[in-house]
Amino acid sequence: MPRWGTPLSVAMTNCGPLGWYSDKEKGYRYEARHPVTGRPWPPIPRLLTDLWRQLAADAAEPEACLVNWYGPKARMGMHRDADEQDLTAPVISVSLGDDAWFRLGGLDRRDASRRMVLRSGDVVVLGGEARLAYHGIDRIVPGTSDLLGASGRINLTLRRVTAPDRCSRHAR
Ligand code: MD6
Ligand code: FE
Repeated sequence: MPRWGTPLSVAMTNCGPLGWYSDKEKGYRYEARHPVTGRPWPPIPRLLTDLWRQLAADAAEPEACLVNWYGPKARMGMHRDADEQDLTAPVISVSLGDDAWFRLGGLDRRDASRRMVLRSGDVVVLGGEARLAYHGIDRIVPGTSDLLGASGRINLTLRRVTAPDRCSRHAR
């Protein structure tokens, strides 16, 4: 966590040209290299870039795929995905493994929120008016999937980070 350095309960890594990263000193940001190995993140698998193309046809290609791993007790507080320059592209996530209680609110932190269950294979698109909606994970429900071979959940989030190059976009 920025400022305090308290660990997040979710373990993270990335693929793609940019990876989401956070530490005490510099806070939330995107980095082109793994903070420990100094190596570039591995490429985003084709299956995921194809999914992006199907669901975000007008957006530039995704640059970041954050891989979140939740153990049985992990959760994620209400937040907005707002560290990206391109807010016209959606954020698309794929859930794998145990069910999770996903909470979706509005554009203001105080807005009412709804809870829904994300099951393995569910895809969430936060785009358009919902691009900056608050959301979080209240809890996961251990033992509801055997996909991962152990209890836990993986959520993959695909994002466009930098502003798209207008010329190449229209030329495509
Ligand atoms: C999660 N998801 O499902 C957390 N963000 O574990 C997110 O924070 C999220 O599912 C933006 C768009 C879709 C998401
Ligand atoms: Fe998010």
